[in-house]
Amino acid sequence: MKILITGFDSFGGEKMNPSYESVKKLPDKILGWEVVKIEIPTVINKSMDKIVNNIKKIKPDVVICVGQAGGRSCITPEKIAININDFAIEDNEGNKVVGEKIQQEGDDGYFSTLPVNKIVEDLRKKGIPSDISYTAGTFVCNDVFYNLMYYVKKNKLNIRCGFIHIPFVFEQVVDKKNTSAMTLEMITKGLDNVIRTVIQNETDTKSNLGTIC
Ligand code: PCA
Repeated sequence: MKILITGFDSFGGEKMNPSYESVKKLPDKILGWEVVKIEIPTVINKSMDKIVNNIKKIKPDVVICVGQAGGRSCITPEKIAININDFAIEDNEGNKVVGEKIQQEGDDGYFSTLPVNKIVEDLRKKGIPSDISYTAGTFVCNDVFYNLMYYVKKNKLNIRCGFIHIPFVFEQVVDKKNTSAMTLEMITKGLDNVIRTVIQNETDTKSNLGTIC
């Protein structure tokens, strides 16, 4: 069995992106599964093209995309991808898509097919802060997450997939006031744990991790 896990290159003026930095530190095998790690560009379309090429080549059973959510305090599996691009900044090739549907004939949203509740519970048990997120934003991460779910559904592929956002690492917040961060070691340990949970749980638990606004 195989898992494809992706991380992004740096964007928005940052010197690094802890998503790929942590992904590339993961072992090549977890619980007997092959772990294939790739870096994708923070660029609309090119990011998804690279994922599709790798899905065709590797034929994974699971795809997990990881991105940086600067300012978040914990590891957040995303529950839902939404059908809108509304970039607050330019991507790494100067594209700024404002207020447009990602896929004209796509659904408004797609739920992750990863066991997001169980991921959060298992991370907390290991002493790693985690919570469910109900928005992956409206930039390249949500675009990749949405297009991944859309592609798998449209092509009727038997692949479980979803998106995990991770915080800044401490080196990135040295000159940012009151901004949360984690160590790269904890993020990597967290992702290793996420993969274990996904391998061992084809369906999610029905625990109550919802929020009140
Ligand atoms: N985070 C951005 C895109 C690349 C990344 O790591 C986002 O949340 O959209």
